[in-house]
Amino acid sequence: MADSYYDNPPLSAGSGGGSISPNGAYGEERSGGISPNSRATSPNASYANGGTTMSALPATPTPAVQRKVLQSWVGFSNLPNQVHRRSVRRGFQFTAMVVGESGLGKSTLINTLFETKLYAPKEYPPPGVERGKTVQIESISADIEENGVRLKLTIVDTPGFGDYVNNDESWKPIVDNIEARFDAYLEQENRVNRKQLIDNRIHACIYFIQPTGHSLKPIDIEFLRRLHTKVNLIPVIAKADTLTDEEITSFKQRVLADIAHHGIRIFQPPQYENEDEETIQENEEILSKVPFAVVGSDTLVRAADGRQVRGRAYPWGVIEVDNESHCDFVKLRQMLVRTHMEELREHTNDVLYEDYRTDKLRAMGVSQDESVFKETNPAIKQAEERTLHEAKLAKMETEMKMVFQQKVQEKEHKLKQSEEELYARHREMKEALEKQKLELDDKKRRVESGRPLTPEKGSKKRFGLGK
Ligand SMILES: Nc1nc2c(ncn2[C@@H]2O[C@H](COP(=O)(O)OP(=O)(O)O)[C@@H](O)[C@H]2O)c(=O)[nH]1
Ligand SMILES: [Mg+2]
Repeated sequence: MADSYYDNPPLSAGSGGGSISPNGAYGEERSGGISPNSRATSPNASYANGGTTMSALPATPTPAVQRKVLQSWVGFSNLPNQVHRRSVRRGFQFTAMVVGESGLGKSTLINTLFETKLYAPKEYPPPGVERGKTVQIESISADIEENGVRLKLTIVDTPGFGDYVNNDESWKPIVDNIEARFDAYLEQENRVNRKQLIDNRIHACIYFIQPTGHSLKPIDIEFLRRLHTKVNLIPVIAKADTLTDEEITSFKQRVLADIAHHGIRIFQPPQYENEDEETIQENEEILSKVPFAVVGSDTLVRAADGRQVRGRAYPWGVIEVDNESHCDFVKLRQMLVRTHMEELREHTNDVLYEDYRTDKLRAMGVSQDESVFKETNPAIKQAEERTLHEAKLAKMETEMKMVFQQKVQEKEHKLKQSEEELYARHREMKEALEKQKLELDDKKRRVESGRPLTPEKGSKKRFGLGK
């Protein structure tokens, strides 16, 4: 399909350099994409190339979008600022879910992340008091503001996960919850009035791995396997202060091997081309820490050098939450809040939600009319139009032939009729003539034989003569 399109490049090969569009698209293609600005410094570079070798050019695809160097300031470079202002005005919504067995420090980590006491210290039920039988889903929202940027942060907690004797289906209420949020969004999208969509979808799921130092447990694998197509999974090793550095390194390796072995997709900062060195480095550093070994604390302790730090004090020293050499908390926060929050939201919307939505609509029997999205290929379109036109012509021709034949038949019929009429008259006249001739012959014979012409007349005459 695409081939035939490119077989007919809008520029004729023999037209020479003069008619090449001034952006030198061919030269750019061949020289591996010179940025449009480089033309300003060496304006002939791409021309010379394109001009002399035009006729020998292979059928290189003509880029659909041609690069243009603007002669004056148009102003759309201000778009990012406009988007920025609009975003600030609207504020942001972000919903994170935390999953993991109780006591792994989920609530503490959330408080640490957003530097707010979203969660009050937990009151554990006294022994003997019956706990809920299933995983509960609890969500807390807070409007937080930083430098004029508002963020509506929602944390969805899942107490009860993995806390029961039978945890076979611990993942189920969580999947249900995530899907219910997708459904709610889908329902809003399908409304007549789609202004003000409220996005309660889960943008990230921080999964707390117990710091066993061994490998993932079956419940972890089951959960990750069930959830990886529905949510951005961010695995973290909980309470990393309970493991030594070496233990953390080897535990991370085993966890990653388990994840790879089971074909589980976890969220990874995407790598884009054309990204600046600093961003690439930042992403690589983040990536190298997955799964993040985190330590949470929402209390201040006094470090050895007297500083007040967020951390955990032990008889042998203080573990600082915000110290990158102590744990990966800073990297996790950097990814989640400072560098990849938008990426997480985008991936949720464009990939995870989109897949869910497609499956859902397909299951409902809604199918997509692919022809609507068919790429418009001039050659194919032309051919299609030609066939249509030819078919129309052929139809017109047969119709005309039919009408013609009908008319001819009618005329023939009429002619035949008048011919028959003529014949009939002819016959009649001939018969009449013949009759007259016979009468005349008879008369002639009578006259010749001296007999009266008619018996009546003759007798009359005789009577007359007799008088
Ligand atoms: N050693 C250690 N203890 C922690 C850490 N984070 C939380 N805790 C403690 O673990 C207990 C349970 O924490 P909590 O946040 O309520 O866990 P949750 O049930 O997963 O929400 C509390 O006593 C916390 O002080 C951590 O990173 N390291
Ligand atoms: Mg909790």
